[in-house]
Amino acid sequence: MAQSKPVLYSYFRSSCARRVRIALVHKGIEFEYKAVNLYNGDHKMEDFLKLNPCGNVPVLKDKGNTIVSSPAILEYLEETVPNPPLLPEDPASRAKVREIVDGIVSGIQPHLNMRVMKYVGENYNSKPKSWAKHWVESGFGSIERILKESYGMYCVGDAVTLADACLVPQVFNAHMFKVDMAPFPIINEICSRLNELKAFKDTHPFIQPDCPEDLRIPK
Ligand SMILES: N[C@@H](CCC(=O)N[C@@H](CS)C(=O)NCC(=O)O)C(=O)O
Repeated sequence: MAQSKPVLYSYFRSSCARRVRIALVHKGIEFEYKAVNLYNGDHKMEDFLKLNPCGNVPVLKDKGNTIVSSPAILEYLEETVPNPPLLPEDPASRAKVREIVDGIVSGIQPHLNMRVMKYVGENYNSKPKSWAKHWVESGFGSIERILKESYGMYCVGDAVTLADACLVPQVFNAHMFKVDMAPFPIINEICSRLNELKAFKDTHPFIQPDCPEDLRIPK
């Protein structure tokens, strides 16, 4: 019997879900997309909370496993489908990738999460966006310094890694908040290369199945 595809619970604009979409496409894993509308509060419904008690996307269902939290899903995919890899071979480079991942998943994204932004009274349209600006600038400032020593074509050397899968969605999010990205030339240079690759193009928020018509762009 054919193995059923993994199911990804995602929201078009979620940077955390896009990290996983990038890894899935990079590894050539076909998946079923299940939209969870964060704007309408689908993630706070009882059925979804049974799936993910944290009330967040992404969630991946695969081979009877339910995995929540993007870093756990990314590591799971790397271990179950090691090729093509998203981690370098040598331990020092792997550690560098994980430093950058951590700087984004712990140091930036949690401050810009929808529930946090609502709490501090900011959104994509509000002025000024001092909260978003502060966390993006300080977080990307640190990452830019790390990248000075590690980057090649991409974040760590010349192969795409988990660091890249986390960076591009966070930069997209920074643009949505109209944060000035000029102080981060290395990040910009790496992202412009990554945005040309299939895994990054195919996962763009504005071409996802649940993207509203008014934001949709041609594939
Ligand atoms: N550490 C989790 C965080 C997940 C997370 O915060 N997801 C956001 C979307 S990027 C979310 O579902 N937010 C819902 C909310 O803020 O209410 C991960 O990396 O998966």
